[in-house]
Amino acid sequence: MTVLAAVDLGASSGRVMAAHVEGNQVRLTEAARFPNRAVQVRGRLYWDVLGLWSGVLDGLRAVGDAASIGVDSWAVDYGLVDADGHLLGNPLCYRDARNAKAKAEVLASVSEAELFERTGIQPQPFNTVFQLEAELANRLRPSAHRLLLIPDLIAYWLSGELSCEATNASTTGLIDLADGSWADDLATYFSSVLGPVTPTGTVLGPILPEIAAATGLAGTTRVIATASHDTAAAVAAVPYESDRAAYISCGTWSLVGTERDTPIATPEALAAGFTNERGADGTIRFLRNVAGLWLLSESVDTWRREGHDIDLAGLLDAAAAEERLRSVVDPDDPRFADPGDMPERIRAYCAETGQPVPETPAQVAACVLDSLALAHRRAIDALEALTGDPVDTVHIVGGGSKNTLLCQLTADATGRPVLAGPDEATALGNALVQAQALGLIGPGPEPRRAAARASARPRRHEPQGTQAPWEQATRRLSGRTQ
Ligand code: LRH
Repeated sequence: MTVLAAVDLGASSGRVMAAHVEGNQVRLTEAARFPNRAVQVRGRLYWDVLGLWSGVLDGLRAVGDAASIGVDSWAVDYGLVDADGHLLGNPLCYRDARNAKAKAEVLASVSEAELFERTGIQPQPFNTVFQLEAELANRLRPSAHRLLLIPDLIAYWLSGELSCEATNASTTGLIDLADGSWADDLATYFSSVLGPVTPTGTVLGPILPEIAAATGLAGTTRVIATASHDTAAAVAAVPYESDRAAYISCGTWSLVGTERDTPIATPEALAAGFTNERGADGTIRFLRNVAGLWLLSESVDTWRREGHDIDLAGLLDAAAAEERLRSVVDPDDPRFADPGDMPERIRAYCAETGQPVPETPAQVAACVLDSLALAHRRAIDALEALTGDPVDTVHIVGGGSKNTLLCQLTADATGRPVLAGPDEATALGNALVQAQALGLIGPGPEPRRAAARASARPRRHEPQGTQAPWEQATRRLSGRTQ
């Protein structure tokens, strides 16, 4: 048996998992979990990257012994380091308000259609390409030597090696779809800080002596550039049972898509909100980014701030008992993107659209979950239309797969069986890619999928009821969504 450490940093928590690899089975145990949240200071929204770093070190200390370490996190965000490798300022959160303005500035010289055709990436305001436009105002910029996406930054602190792992690099909106190289003319002032793209699975090198001393790990422990985009890692761990299955990597976001050999960068794909990110094997993750359980977690945070004693399991039970599809919102409406009072914004949306206004936490939670299931349905329908490939099963992986109500509603809304789990798909995918890099599992997608199947036991949700209420609710929303 070999033990690997999977560091998985999410927008609401980070964790270090010990992955025990035996044959083609991986068993995960949690070494450490620590909260993460964006922190607002003087109108800027930062990540507490040093808090995360401390959590990573604590977790590695708890793992005790590992052949290798892989780091993944959410996409698009980065730190700039100077020529001595020191961090220039604190990384900002992709929800920072600067991005919308920066996006508009970039679009003054290049159209969304051009950007999409060139990079295959849906022009979301938080893409690195737009964040860099805002970064032009950063006085520290002239000292920048290298841009490191968050997992690359942590891997650098662990190994001393600069990298720019391919799956996450693709999310920047700065990678040319045609050949995987930097489309650095889109961010001219930054072309010198974009390092060579590191192929997924590259062994970067051993941990630094100071890290061995700080964690108790052997100095020979290697750092591997795993699939460092959390969604790529999660997709690498989908225990597919059918080649007509779609995935939903469900957490803060719901990433709904399939894996393909070729991108779809047509005007229709752009209009439907789809994107073409790189998968662990250089495949295309053709997916739609739906605002996910963020709406619920922000609601819960709001209620707790207001002094309500909210127990999540109790809330979900109460939401299950509410009338279905009483009121629905488009989770992707930009008003829901910022941190803050989510229940109030949901109420305002419902009032504006002439729907019953959800008042109690259970009603708000029911509205959010119905709306997410409906958004999943829209995304699956669009996916089928764009690819021409029918979808017969939906895998829900990630933390959201533990939400049995959302899984059942997604089965009902899409009219397809949902296979739920693994909930730690990201850590599993992270570990599977490391295991492949070390030769513990054969190369390529098939051996990894077999290992994912051997390591996970998904829960099955059969669709119930008719499609009629979901169709009706879709029509109700359609005036407001694309
Ligand atoms: C999910 C995710 C998603 C990105 C978003 C910024 O955690 O990586 O794939 O679009 O964060």
